[in-house]
This record gives sequence, C-alpha cells and structure tokens, in this order.
Amino acid sequence: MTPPGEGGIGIIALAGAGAARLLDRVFVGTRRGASELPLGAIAHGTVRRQAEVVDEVIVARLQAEAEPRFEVNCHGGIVAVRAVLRCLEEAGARVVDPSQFMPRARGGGPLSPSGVRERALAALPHALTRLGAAMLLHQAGGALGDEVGRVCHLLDAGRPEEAAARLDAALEMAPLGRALLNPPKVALLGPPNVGKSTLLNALLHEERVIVHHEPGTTRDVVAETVSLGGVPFELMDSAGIRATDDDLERMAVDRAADLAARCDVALVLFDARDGPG
Ligand SMILES: Nc1nc2c(ncn2[C@@H]2O[C@H](COP(=O)(O)OP(=O)(O)OP(=O)(O)O)[C@@H](O)[C@H]2O)c(=O)[nH]1
Ligand SMILES: [Mg+2]
Repeated sequence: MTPPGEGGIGIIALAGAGAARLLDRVFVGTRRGASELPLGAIAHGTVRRQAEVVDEVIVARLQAEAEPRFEVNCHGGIVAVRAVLRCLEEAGARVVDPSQFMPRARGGGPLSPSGVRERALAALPHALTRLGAAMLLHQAGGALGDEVGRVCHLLDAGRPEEAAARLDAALEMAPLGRALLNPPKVALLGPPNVGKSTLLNALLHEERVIVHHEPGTTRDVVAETVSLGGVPFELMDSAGIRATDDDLERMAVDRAADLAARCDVALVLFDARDGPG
C-alpha cells in the first residue's frame, strides 16, 4: 500500500479467503499466529523463509467488504518491502496494483456518491498541498452530493434564483479544484534582464537559478513547483526574448517562445524603469 521508496515503514495488504492460512506459512508471531488473531488485533513477529528471518513485522487483522484482510507493517525501503513481498508470493500470494485496494464504486457511475468518493480517494496520494488534500477529503465525504441536495431542495421549495446562485458558486470553484490537482503552468516571460529569474528565486525562497546583471543569463527552461496560498503552481523561468544573431541565444529564445505557446498563464515582466509601453 505504501509506494516503493525510502520510508520508515512499508505496509503490505493481504486480502482474500485464504489470507490467514497463507500468512501462517511465513509469519511467526511472538505470542500468536495470524489465524489466531481476533478482528482488529495486531501481532508482533517475524516474516521467515524457512529458518531465515526476512524482516520483523507487525501484522494487523482487518475486515474489508466481507473479505478477510491483513496488513503487514514491515520496515520501509525498497529492499525490505520487496523481500517480504517475495516471501508472500512464494507462499502463494498474487501481487496486484495498490489501486485495487481503493474502495470501488458500486454502480452509479463516476458522479454517483460512491464514484466521487472513489475518485477523490484515488487522487489523495497525489495531492501536492494540504489544501488539495483537504479538498479531496471534503469530496470523499460527499460534499458534491450534499451541495446538489441543497440545490434540489431549493428548486422543490420554488426558489430557482437561489438554486441557480448556489450552482454558479459551485461552478466557480471548479477551476480551483482542478488547479489543486494539476498545477497551472505559469511561464515567466519577457525581455532579457528584467528580473524573471530573480522572481522565480524569490517565490521559491532559494537561489535555484543564476541571476546576473548581464542580459542573456538564462538559456534553458527551468520548472519548479511552488505552493502559493495552498495552491500549487508550476513556475517556469525562461530566456529573455529578443532578436539575436547568436545561434545559442536564438535556440534559448525559441524555447522561451515555445513555452509562451504552451503555458497556462504567461506572466510577462518588464523593467519598470523603461516606463509604460
Ligand atoms: N533594481 C532591481 N534590480 C533587479 C530586480 N530584479 C532583478 N534585478 C537585477 O536585475 C539583474 C537581472 O536579473 P535576472 O533575474 O537575472 O533577470 P532575467 O530576466 O532572468 O534575465 P535573463 O535570464 O538574462 O533574461 C540582476 O542583476 C538582478 O539582481 C528588481 O526588482 N530591482
Ligand atoms: Mg534569467
């Protein structure tokens, strides 16, 4: 269930009718085995391949959708998790994609309450900011269905203007919801030497890119994600756009022009000392 990578613990879910028997083949509990565990209880022990200890683990017994389920909490990191997974596979388990453990929508389509909940929970691990995670948990808790219910209630009560205002307000929130999951690409564009790279560094609170008084400092497009007020943005610094005979500089300018064409927001900077126009 935890993604492969560095971490304190790794959690492996084991589900299915034969889960307890399978776990008994590899788990040696300090006090009791997996099949002796009451629902909701945990057991300390080791996962073993014959006599060899593969990892020290905590096993929890759960029940999900009328199916026995265990969670094996082993040490984190790719090596430890893979070793435990291999042991379980050798004992007869089939390794599947973690998304299969997400709650499944029971009919009703993607906009049904269970469909919205499923999609919100599936997106939760990819939330980039706390605001994004809060929005997804709000949706998983049925926020959209509740709002539709309020609108229907207003319509039933003969108050269509108020219903329309509520719907408009909900629709206005949609771009923010989308931006929380897919950071808008904000390109820093403009002539050379106007402070594009300085602004990127200031927003990142670090000296990420070189700033210099010579025009033509930035050549490549540099992208970094930054959270502003809880909303993630992909900020993209680029070369200053100007006419040039220099081959290398023309390539850099071409990249900036290409960025201007594909970004969501073009933030065009100018030197205030040059005045308006
Ligand atoms: N006075 C003043 N100087 C600034 C400001 N922002 C940046 N500078 C200076 O302007 C110079 C150019 O800044 P950069 O951030 O490298 O400008 P740039 O637009 O990225 O330049 P290129 O990469 O060459 O296109 C540096 O010497 C900065 O210290 C500002 O707001 N005021
Ligand atoms: Mg620059």
